[in-house]
Amino acid sequence: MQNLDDFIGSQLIYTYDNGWEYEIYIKNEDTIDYRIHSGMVGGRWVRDQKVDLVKLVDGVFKVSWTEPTGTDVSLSYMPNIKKMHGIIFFPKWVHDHPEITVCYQNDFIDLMLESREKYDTYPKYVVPEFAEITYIGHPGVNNEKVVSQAPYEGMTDDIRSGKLKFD
Ligand code: FER
Repeated sequence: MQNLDDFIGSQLIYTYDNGWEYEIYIKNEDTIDYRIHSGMVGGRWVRDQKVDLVKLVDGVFKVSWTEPTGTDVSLSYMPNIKKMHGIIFFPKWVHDHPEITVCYQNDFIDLMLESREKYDTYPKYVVPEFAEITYIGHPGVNNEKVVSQAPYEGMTDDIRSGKLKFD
């Protein structure tokens, strides 16, 4: 992978050094879908999140956005060496009440917007971590099948083994 066109349309699974397992689908040049398989907000999944996506240098891609929850995320992927680095800036309320955000967020946008006003923002809980990329697939651009069901125990093994496929 060299250029943005190689990265767009790919699906990646990775495990942060703190043990949290995440999956991202780079749906198109400014949109992602994702599932959180384990960690503080394991079980959360989101479709059609708008992001800023850039190529930093050949083979290195940065994806950044702010969530309806108020969480800010910036992720740098180095697929050729199967590594990434992510930094997540959680508002205090997500750290205090992670369960509120564990859902198919698209059906609960109003609850996220209400919660971020109702509860505390500061001090933020900042999580900077490297991760090991354990899967890279290429289901193509704007494929609605990739992230179309909730995460379940064993799902990432099913994707890695080819039992669940999307292309
Ligand atoms: C990631 C880290 C954080 C990621 C998504 C998030 C898709 C989103 C966090 C949140 O909204 O709580 O690597 O990848």
